[in-house]
Amino acid sequence: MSNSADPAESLLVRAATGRPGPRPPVWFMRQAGRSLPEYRALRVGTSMLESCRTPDLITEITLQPVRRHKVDAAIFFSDIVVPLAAIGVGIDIVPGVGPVVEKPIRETADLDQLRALDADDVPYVTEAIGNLVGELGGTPLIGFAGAPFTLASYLVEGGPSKDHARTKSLMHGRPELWHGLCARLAVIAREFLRVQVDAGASAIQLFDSWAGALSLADYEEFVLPHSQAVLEPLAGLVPRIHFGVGTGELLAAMRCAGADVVGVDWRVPLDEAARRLGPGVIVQGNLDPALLQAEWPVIDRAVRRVVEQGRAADGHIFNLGHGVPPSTDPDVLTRIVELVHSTPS
Ligand code: 1CP
Repeated sequence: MSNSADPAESLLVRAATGRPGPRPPVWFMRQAGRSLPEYRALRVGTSMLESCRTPDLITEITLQPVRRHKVDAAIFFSDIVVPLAAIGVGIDIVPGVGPVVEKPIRETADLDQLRALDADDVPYVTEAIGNLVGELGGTPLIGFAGAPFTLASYLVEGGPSKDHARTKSLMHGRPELWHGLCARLAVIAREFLRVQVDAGASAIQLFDSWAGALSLADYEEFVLPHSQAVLEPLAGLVPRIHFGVGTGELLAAMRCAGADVVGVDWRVPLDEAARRLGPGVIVQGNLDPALLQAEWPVIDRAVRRVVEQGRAADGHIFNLGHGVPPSTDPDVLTRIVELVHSTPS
């Protein structure tokens, strides 16, 4: 699906390793999913978690946006809770809600649910990535995992939460339990990423989607060491992207977690993000997903602005500031890819 046969020489990997090509690479968080009619058609009658355990479905859903939009990377179709379900945690993805946990973590004994994960727990991941690497040719595949804080939030709250109140209360009120929980989640996330790299992923992204709910002090004390435990042992294998929403105050700390590329949401312009992050940084982002609903001239201007601001960093991977909203017209995404492809880095 790409001209160059070697994903290590793709625009994405080049940008992520400080060797930018002639134009910025572009992909979209949540590019595989509900904005695509072909995705909705394939998913009829199959639950989300079952889809994530079926290699043929994973392969096809991962390829759909690459074929349709000609994006510069595929993101592995899975979910951040897949490794938890794989080790036997009672968790489901409820349509219209998100991840829901049977027995939320409240006590030290609840940590027994969280044993370490290895490749044998997720054979469907290895199989699907093997298929994908063959199909994708020179187009890189991005593997991913949820970071300890974001996973912990679901496990402590029992499901999606706006204020993360139980999570923050546990973090401050039971710090030993908190650190025990995150240490186990770090092992699970790290090994889930390692399985994907071993199977052939060309880059990885650690999603700490909800880290922006924290102050810098809380992030540094309660979260950073655990995200480091995920990313640092994976140094030197493939580029590591680290992303969260609302993390303007946390960007420099997130880089310290061991990120080669820092994902930025739409709230901080990329030139300002590059300033906050310091020399030698590579950024990913950050078109406001809300603008996907706007008239094309508005989108055109905003895309060009993001590319322009991205030039302030040592490398830029074009993306949205968060995932593709399900109501997005997929043709708009295709058009954005064409526009980014016509713009020099
Ligand atoms: O039936 C469906 O289609 C369910 C919707 C859906 C999809 C398509 C969910 C439920 N997960 C996914 C796939 C998914 N999840 C991908 C691969 C697809 C791609 O990116 O192209 C990825 C990378 C994720 C990661 C994920 N899951 C994150 C981190 C990324 C982010 O958006 O911040 C998070 C926070 C989740 C939890 C989750 N899973 C699903 C939902 C609806 C949610 C969010 C719920 C909430 O608001 O807390």
